[in-house]
Amino acid sequence: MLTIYGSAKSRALRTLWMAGELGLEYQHKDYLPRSAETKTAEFRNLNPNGRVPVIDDHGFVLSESMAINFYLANKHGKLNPRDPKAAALALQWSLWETDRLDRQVVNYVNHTSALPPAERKADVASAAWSEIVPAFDVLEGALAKSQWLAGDEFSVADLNVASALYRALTLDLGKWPKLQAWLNRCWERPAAKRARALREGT
Ligand SMILES: N[C@@H](CCC(=O)N[C@@H](CS)C(=O)NCC(=O)O)C(=O)O
Repeated sequence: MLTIYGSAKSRALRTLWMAGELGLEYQHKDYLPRSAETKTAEFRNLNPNGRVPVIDDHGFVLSESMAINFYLANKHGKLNPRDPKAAALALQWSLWETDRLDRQVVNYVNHTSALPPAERKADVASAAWSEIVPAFDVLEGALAKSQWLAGDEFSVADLNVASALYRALTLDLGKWPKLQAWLNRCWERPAAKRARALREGT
């Protein structure tokens, strides 16, 4: 049995989306980040970092959301392109997102709207935005050349980057029309909608 640890209100959102794309059956341990469940010896044994998501696939334990999605895609023979160049591009975009956008988008949205006003820090938001703008420009340029990030169809690259941009769904992306259209294309997929409903409780 595959077990997915991590609430949809965390980066486990991307794991749940991938599991939905692949039509996998799984047990869901809906642990919130920093919750008591993630502080137990049992959980720390699975992930000494104490973070979600983590999966346990018939005894094979793996953390890091991007790695998990590559593993699941490869294991089930879907969504990671067969062509080595397209597969390398999928990895490139996933690593790029982790470096250029993952924390930046969370910081920006937290410190402009998600946190209670008293906890928002304008300098954190502005530092994040100054990194987000050039990264969005890069995505816009790539999506002007191709509908999808790696190869000619939706892949783990699109899933990993678009899922990490969940919070960007609330941003005004008018300056980046290709990015906006691609983000919508990704999030309109049935598996994406189901993952989103899990997160938003709808
Ligand atoms: N690079 C990791 C990041 C995992 C991560 O930071 N998860 C957050 C929730 S979205 C967490 O569990 N945080 C707990 C903490 O900061 O102690 C991944 O992509 O899986």
